[in-house]
Amino acid sequence: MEKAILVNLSTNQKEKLEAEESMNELAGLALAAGAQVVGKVCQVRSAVSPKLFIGEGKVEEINRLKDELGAELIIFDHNLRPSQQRGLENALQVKVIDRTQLILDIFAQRAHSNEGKLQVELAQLSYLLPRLVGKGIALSRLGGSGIGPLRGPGEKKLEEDRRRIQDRIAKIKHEIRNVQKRRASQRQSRKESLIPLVSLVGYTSVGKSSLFNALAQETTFTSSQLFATLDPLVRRAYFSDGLYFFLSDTVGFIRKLPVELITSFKATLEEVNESDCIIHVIDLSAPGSEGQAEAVSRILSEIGASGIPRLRVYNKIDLLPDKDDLLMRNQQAAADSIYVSAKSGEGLPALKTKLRSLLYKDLEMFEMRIPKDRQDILDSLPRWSLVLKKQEKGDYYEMQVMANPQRMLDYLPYLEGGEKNCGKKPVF
Ligand SMILES: Nc1nc2c(ncn2[C@@H]2O[C@H](COP(=O)(O)OP(=O)(O)OP(=O)(O)O)[C@@H](O)[C@H]2O)c(=O)[nH]1
Ligand SMILES: [Mg+2]
Repeated sequence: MEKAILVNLSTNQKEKLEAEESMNELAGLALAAGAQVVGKVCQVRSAVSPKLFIGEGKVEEINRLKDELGAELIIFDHNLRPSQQRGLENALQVKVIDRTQLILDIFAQRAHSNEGKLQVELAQLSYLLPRLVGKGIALSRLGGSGIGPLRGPGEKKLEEDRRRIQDRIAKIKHEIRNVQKRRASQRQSRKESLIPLVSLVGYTSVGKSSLFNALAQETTFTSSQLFATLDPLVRRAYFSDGLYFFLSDTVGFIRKLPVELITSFKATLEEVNESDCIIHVIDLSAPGSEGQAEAVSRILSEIGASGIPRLRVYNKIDLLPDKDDLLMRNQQAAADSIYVSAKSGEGLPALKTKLRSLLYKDLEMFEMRIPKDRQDILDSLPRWSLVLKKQEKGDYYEMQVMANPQRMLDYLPYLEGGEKNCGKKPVF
């Protein structure tokens, strides 16, 4: 494990107040990237130094601390300008990385799907391009990670490298466009089927994948590491009567999410943007969960998703002493906050009931008998209703569908008992 020292700079009161939380988060990120945090250094200064970001005295202090602790890596809790990063590396003679690169490293380690890998590589290259100075340290980062041993310096000329990277960027963008087209057509067919799409979003590690597993009865990778999920996943999640919806697990958010990543993960975020409902998962047991929730809300409005109905789901209540009081609040029908534990399953029935009424509030259940020779009706039905069951019975099909009662008016002769028999709300 590489030993790392973390550095934070506050230039105003607000930053000073947030410094501790931000540094704790940075420590979590460093750990997730495979580094061991051996020291933390904070500075309060009226302004950022253009040359070395922090003051020269502070650089000296870090230099001494680095030798004392045997640190091989300095991680800044900010975004450094390329020249500042170079200046710091020269002064300290060890690798210096910033928050963006740290997050890029984690993403690079976590990306599994073809698309995820492409997106991370694109983000890394976009980050690297302005930092290319023909120097060994900068060049060695190409395609690799900031954490871990330095790769041998590239011998090629700077111009050549730049062109190579630009070519690669163009190629990746092209490939990503193809992937996005495929994704868009998948989305289109989902849309036509009337089945709603629900996206789980939230800060990293709040338990999105755990909820995904609990709701969709699927197993995706969950881990206490940050950013365990990068690739968006869509699965069916069923209510107990066979009715279902699509559920999407998405990449976790974080404060100061690097802009390179937001651009690259636009495809993932589009999934969120086109959903019928957003489940905003919040880890109620985490210190600073309100700040995390605010950051997520901010990112959601940045990507234009503010208009989508949203449910706030407070997770991990099993870790809290007032769990039972919180569960009681789920009884309030009007609430748009639900308290759950993905781990113990408590609160999940309330969440499902809520989702059910939210997603299918305009639809009711009908039983129909449709003669086999009415192919026109059989063809059109799936376009405006949800077909839950279709069974052959002699000259008929017996069908169970969910539909808007208004639309059903044209089909009264084909209804079996109508609402009286089958409109009963299912119990979960
Ligand atoms: N005690 C408790 N732990 C939970 C609960 N839900 C999730 N966890 C734990 O929290 C950690 C993160 O869970 P994930 O489901 O991977 O979180 P995520 O939001 O998908 O995280 P990323 O994909 O990394 O953004 C794991 O160690 C889970 O076991 C819960 O209800 N209670
Ligand atoms: Mg996850």
